[in-house]
Amino acid sequence: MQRRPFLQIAALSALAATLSMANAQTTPFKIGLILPMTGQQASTGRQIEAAVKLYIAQNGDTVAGRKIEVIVKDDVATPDVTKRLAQELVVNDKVNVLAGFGVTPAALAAAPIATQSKTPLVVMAAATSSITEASPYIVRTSFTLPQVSVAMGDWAPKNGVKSVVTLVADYGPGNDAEKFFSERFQLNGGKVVDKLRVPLRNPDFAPFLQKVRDLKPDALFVFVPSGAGAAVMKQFLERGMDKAGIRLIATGDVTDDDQLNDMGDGALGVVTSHHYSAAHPSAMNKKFVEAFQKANKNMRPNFMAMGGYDGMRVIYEALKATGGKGDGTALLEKMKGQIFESPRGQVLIDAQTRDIVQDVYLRKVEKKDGQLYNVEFDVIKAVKDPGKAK
Ligand code: VNL
Repeated sequence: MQRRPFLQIAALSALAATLSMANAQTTPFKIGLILPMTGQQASTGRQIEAAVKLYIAQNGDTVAGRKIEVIVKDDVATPDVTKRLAQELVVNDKVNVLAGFGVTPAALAAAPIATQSKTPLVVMAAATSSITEASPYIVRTSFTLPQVSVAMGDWAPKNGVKSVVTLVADYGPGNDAEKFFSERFQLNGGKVVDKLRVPLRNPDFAPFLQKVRDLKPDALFVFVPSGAGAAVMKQFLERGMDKAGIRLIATGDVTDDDQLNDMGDGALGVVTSHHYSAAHPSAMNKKFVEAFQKANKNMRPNFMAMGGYDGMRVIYEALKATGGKGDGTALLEKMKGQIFESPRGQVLIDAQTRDIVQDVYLRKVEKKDGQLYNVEFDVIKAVKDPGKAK
């Protein structure tokens, strides 16, 4: 009778120890996914969320014994909100990774929180070169504007474009696109007649396009963020710019796969440079596009979805490599240096810069099976972000 309580206590504490170990292993692995789900950039949030869900559906929701839990928060692409949400996710929800970030100001607002809390922050969308320098905990799976703009600066002068006007959204990625396209274009003997910047919020392209018409360059080079391309295309055509002999060249953000098919035949022939097209002709991409469309009422994945999908790959593989036990710093180390085949082509997360190295394609809008696509016709292999050499 006397010894029993002791035995019971011993048994109970052994049981408690076992339970707490089991508990450690089954503690969910939390990903705080901050995206613009409403407002002007909502299509970016919708695309990335769909891609994240697809990745989990295809690869399972348990990794190295940890149940994956994704907490989606809508920041309406507003940096003050992003910052507060990142703080809450880290402090209250104790997320293991922060991810998403539809626009540059949002990624920059969250960067100090990643640094202070040693939480890896995976940028799946925002594309200003300098973002990865804002925190040593940032890893990027999208792209950079210098990376894709330089290719157009090489292509255009070889293809009959001797003079251009540039028109970019007036913030980080637009400034990067303007600078890196113009420098390369001029280096190749081209003339930049004027550089125009349009406000990010509720842009009215009409007065800018009127000015371009008057200046009559061979081509207009455009960068606007995902979601704004259709408006540019519409006004470009409505003002008869093409008929006035002005060609439209752009980064692939303008002929965004999310909108391209609704832009109409006026978009045919537009040449852009970018890292992802839904028409990329690899077996892996065909499977990706098919699965994505099947799971999302036929919505076509765009480059934002691609950044979200590969971002999940980078997180999953880092979690596996740490045996499910790594802290933020250990996870970050296993994100660095990953090399893999993505639906966009071969990619590397550069261990030094934590930025993505990838192929950049020249593409032309063409009709395939009655639908408009960015059809790739040339490739520059393994492009590092040229912005990092500054
Ligand atoms: C950014 C760059 C956003 C490219 C985009 O779409 C884009 C950014 C929302 O860095 O803010 O296509």
